[in-house]
Amino acid sequence: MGVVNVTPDSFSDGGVHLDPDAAAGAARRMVEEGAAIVDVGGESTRPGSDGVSAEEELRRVVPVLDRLGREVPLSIDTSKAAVARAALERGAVLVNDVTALQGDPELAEVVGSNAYLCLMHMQGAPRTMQAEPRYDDVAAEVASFLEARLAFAVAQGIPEERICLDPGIGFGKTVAHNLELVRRLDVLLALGRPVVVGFSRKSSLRKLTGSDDLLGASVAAAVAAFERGATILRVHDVKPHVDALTVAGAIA
Ligand code: HH2
Repeated sequence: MGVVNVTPDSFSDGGVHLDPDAAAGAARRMVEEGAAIVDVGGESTRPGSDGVSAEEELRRVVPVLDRLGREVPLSIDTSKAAVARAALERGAVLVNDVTALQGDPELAEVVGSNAYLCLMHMQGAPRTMQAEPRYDDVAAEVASFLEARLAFAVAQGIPEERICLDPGIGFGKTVAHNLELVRRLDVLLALGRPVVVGFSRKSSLRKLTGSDDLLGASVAAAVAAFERGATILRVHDVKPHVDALTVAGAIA
């Protein structure tokens, strides 16, 4: 899953894809490089960020979606029903909701029975989530949250076979929590749904390596997640990840 953030402030690619032509071009390039899906987002969820209005999010993402139509398999990274609706109308196939259907009571109905849905774990909210993340058993607590959100989504009429789960690397977690979640990914896989991992360019990698160039670190994290059973890797640098995962897959 390639990432195109149409935002001025995303921690990894903020401002790069604000121009709709540049964003659409980046999405097409990611597919050429081997991405199966491109996740377009108009709101940064980096630690400390405030949300944006639905109007602003629509203003950012709709021109990009309009340029791509149905030519690129698209995911919309949003927790707002209005933004998801606009994206699905324009051919998006997956709604990636970092609030796991806790942000907008109307989102479940918009996803309905035709779109795919990603449910992600977050402790707290972006503004404060990195202040003091705490767990007794991070893998068990994330799994139990995702199990409950999966049951909620299914009760809302979203078919279980259309739902994937994501531990939410960096969303209210320390470096140790993030590493443990990947190490113990089997606890999430036991829920029986495909697992998404997004470690790409996250600050834990900088803390571990002391480097600002996070490409090698991102690829290593993706391969480690893949080897523990993740089947969707959310990444910014598609080509190196596709190459690494192709080799890791061939060896496996
Ligand atoms: N991470 C980010 C945003 N959306 N969605 C899922 N499912 N999983 C993730 O790990 C995830 C996500 C944050 O990364 P990024 O999009 O690079 O930055 P920002 O939120 O600042 O736009």
